[in-house]
Amino acid sequence: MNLFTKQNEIEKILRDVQRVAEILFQKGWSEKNAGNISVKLPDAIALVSNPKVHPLDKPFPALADTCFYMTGTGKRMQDVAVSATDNGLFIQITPDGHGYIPVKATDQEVRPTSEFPSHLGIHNMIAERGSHETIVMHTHATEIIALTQNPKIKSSEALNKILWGMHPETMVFIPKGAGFVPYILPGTQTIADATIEQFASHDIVVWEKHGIFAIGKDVIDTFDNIDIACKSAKIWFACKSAGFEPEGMTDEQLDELRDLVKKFNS
Ligand code: 2HA
Ligand code: ZN
Repeated sequence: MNLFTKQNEIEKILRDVQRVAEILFQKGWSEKNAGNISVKLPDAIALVSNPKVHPLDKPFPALADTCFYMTGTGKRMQDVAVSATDNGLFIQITPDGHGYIPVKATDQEVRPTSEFPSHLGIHNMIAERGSHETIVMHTHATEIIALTQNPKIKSSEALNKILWGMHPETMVFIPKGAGFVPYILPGTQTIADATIEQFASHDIVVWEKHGIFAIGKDVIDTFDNIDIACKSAKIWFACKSAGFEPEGMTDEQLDELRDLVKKFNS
């Protein structure tokens, strides 16, 4: 039985989730159950009467009636790559935004990702500001995490100097740069709130000693932003490993790139 009227569109999204889950695993960024993906779906599910409503710790009226796919807690990306539906679930937010209804695609019991507060909170921020991103993705991108182990790289400014300075395309595709969230216990509302605050003015958000969050309009594009940031980090480490300090880009070169991005987007 089809859950959605836009079933073909949803199936394409789930195929993209599977494709990216495989890449995240092959990159070595999703050991065991690491990482999670959620997608705001372009359709709602016709709910049965008396559905089981789970209360939300924080209400999200801007997400009322919205339906999401998300990977399940404890699920492996390498298994999501094989079946997004067996290793994830659909949820629908209630009309008042105070709860959610899990909708089973299979017989298995799957609970939402352990980073549920961050995922829903970010989707809520996107809905409130009226932008069009539908994907939230979190992964343990090795070189990005390694950067945050450096006592000198503990701010958005320090992080972006490296990310933008290693390759011109990083400024082109991540012009608002990375927001930095100092270490906070994962899975909490506190880390969710800090992440949402950073997304207000940045394209991606880095969690100290943990990983990265990206948002985007499709699954592949969202992965690309993480990949681009990680490429810069890799170049930085390659220079350091070769025994020299990377030069980075001058302020003039970065300004020139910023102007190019503005022209591109106008
Ligand atoms: O899903 O990555 O941050 C496991 C995690 C928690
Ligand atoms: Zn994580």
